[in-house]
Amino acid sequence: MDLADLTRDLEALRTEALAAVAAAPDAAALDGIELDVLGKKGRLTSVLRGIGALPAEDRPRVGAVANTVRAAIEAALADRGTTLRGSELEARLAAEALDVTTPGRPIRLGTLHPSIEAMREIASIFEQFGFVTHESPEIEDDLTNFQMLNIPPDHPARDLWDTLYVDVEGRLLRTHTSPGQIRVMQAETPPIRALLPGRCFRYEAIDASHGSEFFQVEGLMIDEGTTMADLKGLLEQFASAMYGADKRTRFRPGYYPFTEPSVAFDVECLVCGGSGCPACGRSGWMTILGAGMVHPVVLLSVGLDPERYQGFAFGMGPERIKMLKHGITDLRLFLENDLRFLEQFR
Ligand code: 2NL
Repeated sequence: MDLADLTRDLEALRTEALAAVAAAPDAAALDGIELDVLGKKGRLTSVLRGIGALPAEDRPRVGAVANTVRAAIEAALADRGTTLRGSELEARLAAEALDVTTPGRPIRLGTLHPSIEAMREIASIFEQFGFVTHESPEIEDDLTNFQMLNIPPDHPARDLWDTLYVDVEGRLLRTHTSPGQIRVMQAETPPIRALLPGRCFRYEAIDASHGSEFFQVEGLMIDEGTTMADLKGLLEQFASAMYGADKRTRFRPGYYPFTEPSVAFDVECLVCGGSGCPACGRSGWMTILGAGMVHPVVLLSVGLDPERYQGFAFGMGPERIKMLKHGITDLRLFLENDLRFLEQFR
């Protein structure tokens, strides 16, 4: 082993290593070459082991050649490393790319239940006339649900077969939203224009037009000099907003214990226009709500002087309002949550 042999071996190692670096497919292969050629137990070290056999003056020359070979291989490794890491990143970016222009999956939006929607439609009409919507408890006491509304203890509505009583003495599920109106009159001073939508409960045989749970929307207006003409004008505005300005309406006598006089408010049949058909029982009219002038006894029960204050009240079933509008004939559809029905209101 002389200087020429060692120099040739080093040049051969350089050539071989540079070829391997150029052919390396990825960064891991480069790491392998680095370990194999430049590592502590690598091939460069083992070539240099022959240096001990050389004369002292030749050793620095071999050292200089070895340094240029090492530098050349290191530079090649670094250079190829940059290239490979760059293309590996590009490959990953291409493989993991998100197409932000792909249309999203549509989110299925729910809608309001038709009963709730009907209550909101009714409320938005009366709100235009200054009525303020209130909420009131579903569990009531006998006094507020019945007695203050001029429904005495022997009244048939208080029968066990009509009212759902709660397991607490004197408590029941409200049978109408009227006790909410009592609470409004107790809390405020006239002028009052209140709207009370809400869930009500009655113990009844369930059929096409009756359920044990139902919604009601009630309105109440109390002021000095309020008359039945105010009630009639307001309800006519309501009917024309809900069913169309061309629809004829009528008042006819009715009965409620908490109003006097009491009326039923009818709109011309929305199916036949008034000529008479099965939908309106051949009368040409459809009853949409009940109303009347607040009974003086009711005013007195909340401490209002009937000589000074008068008022009217009305109550309607939101489902009935919607049934008439859409020609629906079975009230149970509003309670069954059958999507085939509900989706028609989307
Ligand atoms: C109907 C009829 C009605 C009332 C509700 C009422 C409330 C108070 C005083 C007087 Cl605090 N009246 N409410 C009056 C007349 C009729 O409802 O058929 N509802 C579904």
